[in-house]
Amino acid sequence: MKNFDVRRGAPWMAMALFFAVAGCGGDSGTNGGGGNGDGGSGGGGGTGPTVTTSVTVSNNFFNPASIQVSPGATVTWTWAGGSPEGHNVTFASSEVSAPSATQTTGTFQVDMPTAPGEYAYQCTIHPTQMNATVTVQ
Ligand SMILES: [Cu+2]
Repeated sequence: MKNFDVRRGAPWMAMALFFAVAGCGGDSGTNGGGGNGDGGSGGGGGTGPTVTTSVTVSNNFFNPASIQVSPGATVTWTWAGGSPEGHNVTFASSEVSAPSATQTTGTFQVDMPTAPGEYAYQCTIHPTQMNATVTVQ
């Protein structure tokens, strides 16, 4: 009697597991769709430069890449480190500032012009990835 019961039970266990896994998959798919919708709404409000005078020089990107400051404000870049080749801050117009050194740590400060406008800068080591702007307004 005992052996017979065990053999009957095994296929039922396998079927139950199969349906449990399939059910979980369907649930997580539905939840994922809802999450994506919320993310889209949040991203829509995030356009335009960030009002700040602090920029982090990260591994191959400036964060935030676009900032907005008052006329004549002092902007501070802080190197987050991590890349041994280093990064620099080089404005397109040498009238804004002389370039920073190529460095891996530390900070760099620039007194922005008082004339409103969008001042572009980059890291000349990674010019295609590290492009950013300071908007004076
Ligand atoms: Cu760089």
